[in-house]
Amino acid sequence: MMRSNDTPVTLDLFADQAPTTSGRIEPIGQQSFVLRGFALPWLERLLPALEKVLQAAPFRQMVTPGGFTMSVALTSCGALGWTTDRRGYRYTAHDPQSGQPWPEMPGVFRELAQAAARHARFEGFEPDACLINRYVPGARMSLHQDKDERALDAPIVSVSLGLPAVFQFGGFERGDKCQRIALLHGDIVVWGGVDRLRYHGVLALKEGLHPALGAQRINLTFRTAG
Ligand SMILES: O=C(O)CCC(=O)C(=O)O
Repeated sequence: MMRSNDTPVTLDLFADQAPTTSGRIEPIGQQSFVLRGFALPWLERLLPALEKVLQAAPFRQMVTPGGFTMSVALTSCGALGWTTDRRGYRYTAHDPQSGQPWPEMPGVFRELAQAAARHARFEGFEPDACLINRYVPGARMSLHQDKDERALDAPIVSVSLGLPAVFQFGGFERGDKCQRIALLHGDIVVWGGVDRLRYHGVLALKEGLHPALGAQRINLTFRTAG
């Protein structure tokens, strides 16, 4: 199993999800929801597929147009992958590191994203991009809007794996008040429609060791980009 340090990890797929919250759907906006534990029954298929994607397109730290190295390491799968460098943010069909097309989006990824979107009442979601974010303790993602996608009518489906994190969900201006939402292994956040362009981010990850994934959090974010 993937690990971010040398500590042996065991494959406890259901690690840390409280049985009382799993299965709950929590509205966090007019068209935004946290689906508690929704990914848990998929993990037996999802994690090996993720491992294969990471072998073909390993995590790397990217640089923002402003010259800052992101603390979150990234990679992608699907027809399009999100990248950033000194020239700007964009989607590309090829992994700039290998020159190869991004790895194909595994069927289980697509099925999970579509099932979660449907559960949040977004029909017909066809993701063509899966951005994979890896947080180690201390890594964070500052508040931003997802607006590099052409299809702003499609929702975002965001799957949390590994260590818990605090997700910030704000308004339409960077300075708007944010909700702080604890996300656990297997939780999924879906937002779209009138909420599609809301600012969001992740606070610095706390130290910890997740039984299934070790000292890291992995987030899969599905979008229709092209
Ligand atoms: O890691 C997360 O939960 C959110 C990721 C995110 O905001 C993004 O990839 O745009």
